[in-house]
Amino acid sequence: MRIDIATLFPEMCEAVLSESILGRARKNNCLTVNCHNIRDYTLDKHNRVDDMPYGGGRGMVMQADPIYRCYQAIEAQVGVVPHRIYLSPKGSVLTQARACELAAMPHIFLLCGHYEGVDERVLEEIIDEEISIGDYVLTGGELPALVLVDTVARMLPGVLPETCCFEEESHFHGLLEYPQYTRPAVWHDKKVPEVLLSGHHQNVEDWRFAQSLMVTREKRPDLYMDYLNKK
Ligand code: 9WO
Repeated sequence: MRIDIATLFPEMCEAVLSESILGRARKNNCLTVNCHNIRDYTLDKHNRVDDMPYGGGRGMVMQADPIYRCYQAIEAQVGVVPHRIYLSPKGSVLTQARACELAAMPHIFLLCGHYEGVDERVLEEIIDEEISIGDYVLTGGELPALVLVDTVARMLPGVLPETCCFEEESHFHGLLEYPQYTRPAVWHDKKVPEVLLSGHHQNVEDWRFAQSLMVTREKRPDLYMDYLNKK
């Protein structure tokens, strides 16, 4: 899968995308992510990409043209129209189910706004969908874009070290994770649950499923109800 990110802060994105599992996925060509600096596409002689809002008010608004030209350059490079997303608190909130659908797409374009927003006209022209990662306001769309890339990337084949991690998640679909333990077997007088040391795989699996149900019922009754209603 290919993802192109249009932003005024490509180094901020690149820093996150070069580390850990995402960095390895890119090296192994499981995932291609390109960060584009919108400022490289301005025709303004002072490299401006923002201006004062019409009608007044505080702050600055990102101009339509540099964003449009940045997007056109990407579309010309690939030759097909990607699925085009603007990260915004006005969007529909990202879920695991939507992330799964996005992971099946061959090419995604992510636009990150900054300052007080983006000229509405360029959104009308080049954006297919607005996505929010939660009901709060940030200083820009970069962190949400990186959250989206992270959750989509881990569903791509070859990205997670063991495929069983992903299979197991779908196994307990819609439930929260069971508690995990590692060595030592006793720490601060706390023992690891006996069943996990037993080597009895069916009992371990049953225990984990029961724990998932309990944790979900207690911490996220909304998810627990969804789970019961889907069964
Ligand atoms: C700033 C502002 C100032 C005065 C009046 C209204 C205003 N709205 C905003 C605003 O929404 N700024 C945004 C900051 C502009 C686009 C990028 N920004 C952003 C994206 N903040 N939060 C997100 C975001 C995206 C996805 N999911 C959660 C939050």
